[in-house]
Amino acid sequence: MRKTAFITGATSGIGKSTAILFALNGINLVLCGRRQDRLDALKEELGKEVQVHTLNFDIRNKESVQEAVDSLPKEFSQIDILINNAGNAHGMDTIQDGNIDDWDAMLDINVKGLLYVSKAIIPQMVARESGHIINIGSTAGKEVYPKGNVYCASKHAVDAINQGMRIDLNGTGVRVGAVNPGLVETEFSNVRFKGDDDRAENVYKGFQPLKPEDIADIIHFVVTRPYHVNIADLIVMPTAQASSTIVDKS
Ligand code: NDP
Ligand code: 8X3
Repeated sequence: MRKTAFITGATSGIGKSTAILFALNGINLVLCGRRQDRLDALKEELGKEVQVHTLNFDIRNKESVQEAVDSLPKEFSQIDILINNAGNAHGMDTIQDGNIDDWDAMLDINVKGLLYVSKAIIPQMVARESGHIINIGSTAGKEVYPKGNVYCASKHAVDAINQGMRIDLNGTGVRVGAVNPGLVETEFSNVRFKGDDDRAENVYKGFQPLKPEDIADIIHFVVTRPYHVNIADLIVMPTAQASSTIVDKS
């Protein structure tokens, strides 16, 4: 029987590439995001390969999250794989110059949103004694870089939540693991720099960044291991990157 994956942040970047690869490998999809046009386009394209259902909600709103999960038609209501991917950086400032609305956005989306979705889906996995949760963290969840303060805090929180989930779900049959990418060229920096596309492009100039497809490939590898194998925590960087601040652009 085909598995069903629930992917947050499926309208762009890592989430979208994961949706495409899962579809090619026969995994049915529940695709989430706020941009309906992109959800519709993905449903149209990937619906040729697998069954696709789309959910439009803002992950910051816990009622919307629960309503969206509750609204799933029967054929999509059993979630085998949860990819907690939706998230972004908002701004890049010193702590003394930081924008409080940016801080709220990062903590509400990257941390609380991930928790809301997990809370809505974990009980059915526990009841079935099976399921696989992949939390998309970041190298920013393993180290802190200048002007990364609150984004790094949000991803350190994801790291802690990933560990906490694995501890608490131990013995339930539900697998939990994190994939922590370094620099991946997506819309991430366009969002971080609020539409300043030149500044965003500059982040990935002078070296070969990861592509979202690279991370999708790893996520697919993680979810296709035999049941007794749980990849708990994975860091992946471009070859040119050694840490958040050391990137070979020579
Ligand atoms: P993108 O900006 O390309 O994608 C972000 C996705 O998150 C979009 O699909 C967006 O959908 C969704 N999203 C953002 N805010 C909300 C919200 N409030 N409610 C619902 N969905 C939301 O970035 P990436 O693909 O790069 O990022 C995906 C994940 O990977 C994030 O968690 C990010 O922190 C992490 N990451 C990225 C790295 C990188 O270098 N790119 C490196 C390490 C980790 P929509 O706007 O339609 O709602
Ligand atoms: C995204 C990686 O280094 O741009 O999580 O913050 S970085």
